[in-house]
Amino acid sequence: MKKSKAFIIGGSGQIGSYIVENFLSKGLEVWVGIRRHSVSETQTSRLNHIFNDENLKFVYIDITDQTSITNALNKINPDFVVNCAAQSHVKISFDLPVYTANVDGMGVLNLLESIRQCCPTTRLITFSTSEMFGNSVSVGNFQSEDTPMHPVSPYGCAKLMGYSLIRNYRNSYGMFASNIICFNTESPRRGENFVTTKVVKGAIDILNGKTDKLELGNLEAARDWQNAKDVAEATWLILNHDKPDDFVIASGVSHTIKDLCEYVFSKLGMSYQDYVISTEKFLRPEELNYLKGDSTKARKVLNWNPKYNFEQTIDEMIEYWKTKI
Ligand code: F7E
Repeated sequence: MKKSKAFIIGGSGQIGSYIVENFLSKGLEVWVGIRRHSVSETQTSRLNHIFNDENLKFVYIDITDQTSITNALNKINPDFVVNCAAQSHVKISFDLPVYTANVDGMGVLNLLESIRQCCPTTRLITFSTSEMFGNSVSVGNFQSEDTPMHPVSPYGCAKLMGYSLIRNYRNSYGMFASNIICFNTESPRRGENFVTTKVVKGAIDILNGKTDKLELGNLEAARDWQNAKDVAEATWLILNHDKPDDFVIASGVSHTIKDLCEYVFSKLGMSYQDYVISTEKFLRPEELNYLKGDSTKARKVLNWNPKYNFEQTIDEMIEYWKTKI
């Protein structure tokens, strides 16, 4: 029987790499779109351990270059496309707002137009984000699919453009185009400039005597942190649902950055108050203060059940970073 083919744009990133593994384990042929740039060494570092899998293939692509998308789609003719390509760092989006809008907003439009022309029956999911809500909350203090979206960063604004286009193309052209409204997603493969890895790695450095302080920004902000492996499974379920739709994917539990520090430092036998300081350098021009996702729809409609909680995910990161540094 012919294997189904998935094309993962951004498959070399944190979430993308777990989706690649998940889809390979389900027997798919998986194509990873990677950007061509001058430093090639680190481009596939999150996939090196599965490099020899005969069902894993690579294609050069840049979501800001429509020709490269069209060429890749014509070459692969995928059954599924996952778009997790992004400039995904919120603070960086304040420094690179136009670049962020081109990748995270215009990139989705490039992809939709290419799919519409090359393979209109292909199923597409794009990574939208809780950052689109900004500081809006529904009664009960959570964000769901119905919570109004008022983003507070160039990243959130660009993502809202992509999210809206997915809905617009679905309604206008009958395309199978879905949004995963993804809350903060963590794992040992999370980049070092996101707060979870920064705290875990920073605390281990302090334990090892490499430094004696950890500089962070806003310690009061609260986030709903979930595990990348749970997000990868949700991606599969959304793509295989009987109709395209939008789903919040979140743990439903919220912790502040202080809670995170408290947990990580005490796991390592330290008190975070002795080492963590808040400095202006890491504050954002406008902050999103509180996130707590309500994923009831995904749990009911897709039967999605996350397997990891906050503590298990952070423990996994601590164990990983202990062996690295
Ligand atoms: O910040 C605060 C910071 O950069 C979390 C991305 O995956 O999730 C992520 O966006 C919180 C914020 O993630 C530092 O102000 C304090 O309140 O880990 P983060 P994020 O901005 O929430 C969403 C869902 C996405 O879609 C994004 O792509 O932590 N914070 N001190 C700090 N954050 C960082 N990075 N560094 C600090 O020193």
